[in-house]
Amino acid sequence: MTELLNEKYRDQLVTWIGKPCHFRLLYKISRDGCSAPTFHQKCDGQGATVTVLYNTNNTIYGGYLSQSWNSSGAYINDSNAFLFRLQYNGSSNPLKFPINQPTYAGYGVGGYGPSFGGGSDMNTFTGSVSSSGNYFPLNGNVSSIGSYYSLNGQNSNSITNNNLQVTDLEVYQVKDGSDPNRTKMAESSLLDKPWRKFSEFNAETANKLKEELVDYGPDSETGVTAANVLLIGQIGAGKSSFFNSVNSIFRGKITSKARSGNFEHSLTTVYRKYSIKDHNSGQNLKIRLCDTRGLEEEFTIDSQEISYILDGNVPDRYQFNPSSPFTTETFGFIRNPNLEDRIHCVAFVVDGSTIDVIPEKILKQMKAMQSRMNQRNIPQVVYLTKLDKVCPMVEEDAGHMFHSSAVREAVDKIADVMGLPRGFVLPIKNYESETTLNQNIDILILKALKQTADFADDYMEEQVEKLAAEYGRERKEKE
Ligand SMILES: Nc1nc2c(ncn2[C@@H]2O[C@H](COP(=O)(O)OP(=O)(O)OP(=O)(O)O)[C@@H](O)[C@H]2O)c(=O)[nH]1
Ligand SMILES: [Mg+2]
Repeated sequence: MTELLNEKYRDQLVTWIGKPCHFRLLYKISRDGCSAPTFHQKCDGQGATVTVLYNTNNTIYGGYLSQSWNSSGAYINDSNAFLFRLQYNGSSNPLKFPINQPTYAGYGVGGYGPSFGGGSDMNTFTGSVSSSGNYFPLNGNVSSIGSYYSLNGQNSNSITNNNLQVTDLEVYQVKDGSDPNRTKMAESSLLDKPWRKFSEFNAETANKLKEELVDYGPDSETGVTAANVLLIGQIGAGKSSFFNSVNSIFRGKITSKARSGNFEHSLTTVYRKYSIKDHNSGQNLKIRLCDTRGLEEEFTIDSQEISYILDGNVPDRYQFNPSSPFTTETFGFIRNPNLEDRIHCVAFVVDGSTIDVIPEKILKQMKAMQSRMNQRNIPQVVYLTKLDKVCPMVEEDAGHMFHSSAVREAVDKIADVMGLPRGFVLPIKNYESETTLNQNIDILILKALKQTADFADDYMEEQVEKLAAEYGRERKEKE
């Protein structure tokens, strides 16, 4: 389960707390359920914590206590406590609001979720709250914010939008000392020589790749109008974000047509065959990206189901249903798919920052799928995402990708695990929080897509040859 608090905001909180420290996730409503008893069970007695709320305005706010939460029914006295805002309406905008009456820093009552200022400044919820689809409509109150904390000219609207509909609420334990993982990251070095030969990161490369993709089309001999690329991988790996990133590049601005984000279960539940429109020429690319439901330990894409997807039996907008997999009887089953309908290349989308902890069950699923693909000779690549989280230098500039030793390590590891040649692992960074396009991010994504299209071509060509050979054989047999 991914933690939503990004490195930048963690660093900001560390600065405010004022001593080396790092964060460990204790409680998360989208994972653990939104319930006061669960919150207390997980967070009481754990020392200092930060509580972070993510509301549907894309505003991030919360509070810090240096004292433990408890369920004693009394106020928590804490002169170090503060409330904060990290982001407002999608833009980074950090502000700290210090406590002014330490005796009322927090409210330690079993029936209350995290609650600051004696319950009146920021009372997040009481009892339990059910999710309403995409968000939790918290039943607390933030309208009296500023009672025991100093707002320095801000008000409840400018801190929280007065909005307690949150996509998530997380409580992190604040541990002393710097994060051992971060220290490892800071040590990851930039190599003098790139570890893979790659095009120059400049405008010329970006334009050339774009042109090549706009001009791309399967060989007319194949009779196929567009290459079908299947995106498959663990929940939250960045499948939908990849489509959104490609779409943004050809749109000329950031868009998010496919829903992406972090949820307990896969956000994508419908099979979608997306076309990409190049807004310069007004034409669609001759590549379709087929987005699938994310793999989870308890939810698998049934291996017969994957065969149906590969063979082109599954229609666009099919709703994945874990309790009843796709069969020949499912509505919309495409009976006689031809080469046009089939998958021509598979891209496994893998989160590069969590390779070491891919659950065994997920790996097994991916292996089983690979064997179905191998039976059909369908080429496979890996889109290795989130490498900005693996290497701070890549976060700063995606053009550092092939100089980063940490990225090289991740690429080697996943190539090994998947049994694919290293060159088939394509390191990228998706657009996630950016608001404008970036040339070097574009180049990595375009290059990955181009390489995929080339593989798809190889597959189609081979299929045409195979059909021709079969046809020739049939004719001979008839003579
Ligand atoms: N830092 C970073 N975050 C990313 C990257 N790619 C995706 N994300 C984030 O990861 C989260 C999950 O991304 P999605 O694109 O929804 O993942 P998905 O594979 O479609 O997930 P499901 O549809 O739920 O299976 C989102 O919050 C994205 O913003 C990346 O390259 N770097
Ligand atoms: Mg998705």
